[in-house]
Amino acid sequence: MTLADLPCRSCGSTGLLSFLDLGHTPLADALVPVEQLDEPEASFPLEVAFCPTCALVQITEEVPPEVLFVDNYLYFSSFSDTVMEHSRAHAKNLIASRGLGSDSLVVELASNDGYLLKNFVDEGVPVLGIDPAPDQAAAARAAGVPTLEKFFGLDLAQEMRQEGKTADVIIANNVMAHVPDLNSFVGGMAHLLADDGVITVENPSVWDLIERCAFDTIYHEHFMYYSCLSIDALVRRHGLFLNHVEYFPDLHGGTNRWHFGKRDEPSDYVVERLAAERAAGLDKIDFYRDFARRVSELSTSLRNLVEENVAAGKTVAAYGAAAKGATMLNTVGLGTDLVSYVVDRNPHKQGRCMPGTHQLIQDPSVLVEDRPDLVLILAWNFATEIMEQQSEYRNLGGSFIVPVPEPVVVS
Ligand code: JHZ
Repeated sequence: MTLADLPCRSCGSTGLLSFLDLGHTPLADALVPVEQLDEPEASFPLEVAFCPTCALVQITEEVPPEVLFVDNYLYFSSFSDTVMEHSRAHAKNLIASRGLGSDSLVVELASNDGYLLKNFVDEGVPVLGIDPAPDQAAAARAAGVPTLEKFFGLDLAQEMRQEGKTADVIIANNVMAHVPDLNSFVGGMAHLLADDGVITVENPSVWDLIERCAFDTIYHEHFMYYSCLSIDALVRRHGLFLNHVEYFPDLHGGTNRWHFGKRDEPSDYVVERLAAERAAGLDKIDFYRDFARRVSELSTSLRNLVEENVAAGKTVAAYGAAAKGATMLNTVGLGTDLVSYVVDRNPHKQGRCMPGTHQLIQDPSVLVEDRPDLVLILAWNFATEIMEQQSEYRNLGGSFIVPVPEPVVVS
């Protein structure tokens, strides 16, 4: 299918406008076992387009979700203290503001290893996690979080309703970018929600993605990149309303938390944010047009910085085998000749290699032992947390490169 015929994943209109082509990249979470390094590695086109009808930004390629989230998924939410703290506060607020108790039901979609629902379980609030990733679902169950190992959509919501389940709260954090059948997902949430219930959805903001040049957060798992405008149009088609938004400028490079309900009662801040996005032009292609040029400039300056240091005899490693790290290494062209290895504290990732560029992933303690001159922080969204944690490496003279919004060296 050509771009001209491709329907928007939200409103179904054709006429999508492409504004960034990152070429072919391997799947960002398909970490390669060492013994498979010689085998051919699949790569897929990574092109980003804008829908002029509903303002949704989306990629054009559709890798099957089973390949992305069952066969190749080692992301565990619990490895960031920042995320754990953010989740604890969210659960606490919901319990208080919604008066949740032993007769409530909180459902989380993409509940991962139970990092968030655990907080409700601790307070005696019944929960159900839904996540298709087998290792993460097993970890959640082991932590006392009942988990259905399935993809969520309208069919599953209908089954659950037939079994007599309705959700007082539905939480979907960093998953609404990950579902190719978006209308089934949102339709399913609307179907499962109690009439007076609330849905909270978190996702990085496309406004920040463009402004901060966070092009590395574009990968095949992220089918969509949301603004308040595109999310408002999407949920309305399913009888849901955007009633509140909270903004976390430091979470994953700028995150919106949207609150949806079945009644149309927008807060003043929602009205303000929608107007601000319109005024900035997020619903017009012009807003996105010079992004490709800025991405190319950032890539060139990062590559030059690393190359100059390596040419001067310095060693460069990287921190964070993040999905965004795979986009960064592959699109900038940072192979093992420039970045020797990657460290990450998730033991499920250690011992494997980055997709495409093949750096071996090791435990972060290696930094103090090996003392590379520079560490490129691929998980730049956690730069503060990581630099604090690596104070020993820093005290030994090590420096960091933070690549986004523009490459800087922090000594
Ligand atoms: P992290 C994730 O993307 C996953 P990724 C997902 N695709 C999504 O949508 C976005 O977030 C929003 C490690 N780490 O979370 C853990 C340490 O080793 O930025 C992770 O492997 N030590 C659902 O994969 C990686 O870094 C630490 O101290 O791009 C971070 O990955 C910390 C803080 C993290 O995301």
